[in-house]
This record gives sequence, C-alpha cells and structure tokens, in this order.
Amino acid sequence: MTFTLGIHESVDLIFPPTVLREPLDSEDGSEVRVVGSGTDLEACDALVTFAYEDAFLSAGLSWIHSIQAGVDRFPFDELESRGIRLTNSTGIHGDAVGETVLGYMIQFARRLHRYRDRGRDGEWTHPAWDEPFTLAGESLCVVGLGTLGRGIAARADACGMDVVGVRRTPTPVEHVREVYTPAEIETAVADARFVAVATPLTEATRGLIGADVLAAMADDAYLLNVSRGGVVDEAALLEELEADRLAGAALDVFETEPLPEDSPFWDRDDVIVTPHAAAATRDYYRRIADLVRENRRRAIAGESLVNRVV
Ligand code: NDP
Ligand code: 7N6
Repeated sequence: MTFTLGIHESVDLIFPPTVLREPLDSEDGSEVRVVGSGTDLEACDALVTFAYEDAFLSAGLSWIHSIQAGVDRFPFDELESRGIRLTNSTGIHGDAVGETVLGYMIQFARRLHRYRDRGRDGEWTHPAWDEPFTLAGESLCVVGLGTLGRGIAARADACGMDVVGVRRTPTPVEHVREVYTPAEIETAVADARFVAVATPLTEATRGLIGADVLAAMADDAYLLNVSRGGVVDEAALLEELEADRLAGAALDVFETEPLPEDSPFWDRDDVIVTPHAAAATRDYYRRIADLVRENRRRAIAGESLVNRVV
C-alpha cells in the first residue's frame, strides 16, 4: 500500500514546499505531494503543515505534523476524537533561537541597536558613559528550560553570565545555577538583568508574564520574548516601559502577527522587534525533513511517533 504524504502549501511561509521533496524521497513506494486546501488533501495519509485549517479534520488524515514547535493553534480535543495524531517540531530550534537571544542581549549590553538607529541619520554620538555594559558577570533568568531555554542558557553561560531558570519540573539543568518552579517565578526574575521567555502557550502560561512578574523585575532589566505573544501581557509590558520601570524589551512574537503598523512597540528606542524570525535558518527544512522521515517510517511500521502531542 502506498503511503501518501502531503506537504501543505502553508509551509511556504517558512520555506518553499518543494524543497522537502528531495530529502523525503524514498524507495519504499511512499509518495510526497504538495497540496492546497482543496480536495487533494483527501488523497493524503498524513500532512506536513504550518497552518491549521478545519478542512484537515474531515480529510481522512491519520497524522498531521506541525513544522512549528508551538501547536497552540491546533484543536487537540477534536483531533483526538477523530483519531488524528499530531506531532510537533520541538527539538530543532535550540541553536537558532539560542543565537538570536544571545544577539538581543549583546545588542542591548553593547548598545548596538542604538548605533544602528542613529547611524541612519549619520549621527556620530555616544551613549551616556554608564549605559554600555558587558554580558560577563550579568544575570539571566530563562523561563522555560526545554529546547529553546537550554539553547539560550548554554550560550549565556559561555559568555560568563549567571543563569537561573524556571520550569514545571524543577530538576537541575546544565548551564543553569538554580532552577525554580512556576510558583517561584517572581523570586527567579528579581535579580536578573535579562529575562528570556521560552515556554509554550498553554492555559497555564497565557499571561504568565503579567503585571506582577514585570513589577518583580529590576528597573534596569530587559524582557526577551521568543515564546508566543500570549505568554506576555503586552499592555502591562508597555506600561512598565513607558514608566521607565524596565530598561527595554526584545520581542519576536506578538498577540497579533504581523505586528500592526500602529503598534507602539515599533517606535520605541528601547524595544527590538523581530518578525517571528528567532528560529529562521536556511537549514530549517532539513531539520523538519529529519523529523518527518523518521515519523513516516514509524507510521508505516505501526510504531509510536516521536514528538507526539495528540
Ligand atoms: P519544550 O517543550 O522543549 O520546552 C518547554 C519548556 O517550557 C519546558 O522546560 C517546560 O517545563 C516549560 N514550561 C511549560 N509550562 C510551563 C509553565 N507553566 N511555567 C514554566 N515553564 C513551563 O519546547 P521548545 O523549547 O521547543 O519550545 C517552546 C515554545 O517556544 C514553543 O511551544 C513555541 O511556542 C515557541 N517557539 C518559538 C519559536 C520562535 O521562532 N520564536 C521557535 C520555536 C519555539 P518542563 O521542562 O518542566 O517540562
Ligand atoms: C518558524 C517559527 C515554532 O513554534 O514559531 C516557531 O516552532 C517556528 C521559523
């Protein structure tokens, strides 16, 4: 029996769907085809996708693979009731997101973002003498210590930073001096110069970084969000920034994406906005292909899938 794997056209937001063909080519008779949301979905046994659409529920699919780690857009209960398995792409983003977050910290510490802004106007000006600092000796709290959090922690540790973190299971994590529970988050962030947010968006984490946690952070601290917009209370963050009760923020993810043109985050000198690009790398599709190839083999062999969410 032929196993038909659909590559949904929505993956085009991250890489051209056709680049998956060659790494997913197989001699076992399985077929790979690029599909849209029309009837050709029904010819597929499984689907690799960026978007979620209700049409996926009634297409007779046995398995959907999300090319993102975050699967907050998928309806878990409905998938489960229809017997459709869902797998995600956690495990592949530690290097790219780790480097992006390190980049945010270096920009803020070394003021590179300000030189770039001023350079556009041909301004040769220096920051106040006491503005620049080095990461060495500074502190970082990483909220969420999975693939992303560990990638961030390893790089911060290599730069001589003191790293603490928060996760549900407060067991030790390499490169992290102390691990706190979610209930202790205000203590965890209190002494940190940087707080990096790297949890999934779930019922437990929606609004996790709200007014209380932001108020517990030092006035000279920076918030770095690479998780999902809904994990941070954006209105509360803006209030803290406007009142100078935070030094700045680097934001890759937002409640509404693309970030609306009239968002106040665009115009602030103390905010770095990146367009949900913290994980972007030209090798992204190769990592996805590795995950999908292994799970296709397992699906055909009737074995359990890796990275299974539903
Ligand atoms: P992982 O599953 O590897 O790690 C998630 C971490 O979050 C774990 O350490 C987990 O704790 C922790 N966590 C879960 N719930 C809570 C909570 N209530 N309080 C504190 N910590 C919590 O996921 P990834 O690291 O791969 O990805 C995390 C999220 O980041 C994704 O779901 C996605 O939304 C986002 N993401 C964004 C990207 C971007 O481009 N900006 C790229 C990739 C991911 P424990 O260890 O105890 O289980
Ligand atoms: C694609 C972004 C995720 O959840 O949002 C990210 O994995 C991926 C480059």
